[in-house]
Amino acid sequence: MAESRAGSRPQKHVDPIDLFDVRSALTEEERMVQDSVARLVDERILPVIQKCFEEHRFPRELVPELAALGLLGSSIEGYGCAGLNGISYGLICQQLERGDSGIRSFVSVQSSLCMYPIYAFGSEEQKQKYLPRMAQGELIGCFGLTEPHGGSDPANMKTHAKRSGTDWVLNGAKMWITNGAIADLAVVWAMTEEGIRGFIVDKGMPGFAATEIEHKFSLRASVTAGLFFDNVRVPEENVLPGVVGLKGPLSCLTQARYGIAWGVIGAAQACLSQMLEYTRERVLFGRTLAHNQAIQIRLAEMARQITTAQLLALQLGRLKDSGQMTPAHVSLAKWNNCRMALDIARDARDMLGGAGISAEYVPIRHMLNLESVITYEGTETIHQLTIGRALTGVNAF
Ligand code: TGC
Ligand code: FAD
Repeated sequence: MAESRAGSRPQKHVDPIDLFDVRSALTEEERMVQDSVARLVDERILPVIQKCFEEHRFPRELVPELAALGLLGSSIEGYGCAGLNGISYGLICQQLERGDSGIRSFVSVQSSLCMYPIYAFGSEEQKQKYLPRMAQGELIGCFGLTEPHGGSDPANMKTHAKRSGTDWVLNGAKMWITNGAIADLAVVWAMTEEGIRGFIVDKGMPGFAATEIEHKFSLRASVTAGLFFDNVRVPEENVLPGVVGLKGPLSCLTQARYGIAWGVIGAAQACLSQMLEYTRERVLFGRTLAHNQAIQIRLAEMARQITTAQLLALQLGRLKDSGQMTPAHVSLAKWNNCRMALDIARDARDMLGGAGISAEYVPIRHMLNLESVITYEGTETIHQLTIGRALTGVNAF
């Protein structure tokens, strides 16, 4: 009797990383997006990503494939972009981050932080000049908001631009900029006499330099850089005409944070998948790890957290697609889902024992990446205080 109680029981087939069948709530087009990106991740990203991470190298050779699938600027209508809805963008981020947060970062920055501001705030000439080539992956973009003295409070930026004839003269520095050292253009936010403005700084403009940040233990398959502006002359035609003030960059962050709220679920799913496999095979004390109640509870906890994050992301996507999403919705989802993914990656790392520190298993790579993801696009504290402000009406920043 005891044997059969402890033995495996046949179960109705469920997808362990989609217990509430969120896939069934997707449209056919959304499922096609999910499947095509999943294939790219399985066939092209997973085979190379561990080595890239170890070598501290962004797999730039994959950019044309990301572009060919329409993943760059996927939410933009026209200009050679796919014009997909918000849920599809979320699914793209989720599948890419199942591969690696660094690849999702590349797409987030290109799409939400560089193409989006040009699309939302740019002139028609700027859109025509940059968006089609960015969608093709021919031009790579980056987004410069954070400065060395403190990223959480961008209103206090020191980078500034002054009018000089028909040009602007830009001075200052930006720090921790994804794609910075490989970018062909940077959307840079700078203080002016009129308030914060967005400048498109092209690679090669005299006085503009980008230096890669080395020795990172996180997002090693992504390029991160410092940007430096020493009397860079930026012509008026490179200034984004459609926005003045902090709401310009913060609107871009809303788009990118939305993608992260979906993306990190993929990292957590990758960890759970590997733990299900590992605990079925690892034998300790005469039985597989999966036979221990303590292990099952930890796996169940992972599934519970992933499921709630998936449902939160799905509803967030519906709010976005119906035009009802607010920054507070995005803050709550970014906070919840990053915390969920980081906790799962750390717990999976522990369940692997010593093997958990090896790059041959995915949790430690995801765990290290997620330390960045929970920090960038607003730290956990910033999102908590944003929710606190929405609840109380009191600004605690
Ligand atoms: P606050 O007074 O709240 O707002 C100023 C103006 O902006 C509007 N606004 C927003 N608009 C759109 N989306 C949002 N999320 C918005 N939040 C605020 C607001 O309505 C207001 O507009 P107006 O017209 O009244 O002027 O500004 P604050 O100075 O109190 O700051 C608030 C705070 C702390 C939440 C904000 O500064 C913040 O979010 N700080 C965190 C900074 C951050 O997240 N940086 C990320 C840099 S980029 C990055 O990390 C990329 S990583 C990419 C990757 O690799 O994937
Ligand atoms: P700080 O703002 O100095 O914060 C330090 C600590 O203080 C944090 O724990 C924070 O939560 C806490 N804190 C801040 N304010 C308060 C408060 N009021 N109350 C309590 N605690 C508080 N930026 C870009 O512009 N573009 C990019 O492409 C980009 N890519 C990035 C890629 C990577 C790998 C990383 C690590 C960062 C990237 N960033 C980018 C920067 C990122 O957005 C910032 O690191 C982040 O916003 C935090 O800023 P900071 O590092 O200056 O920390």
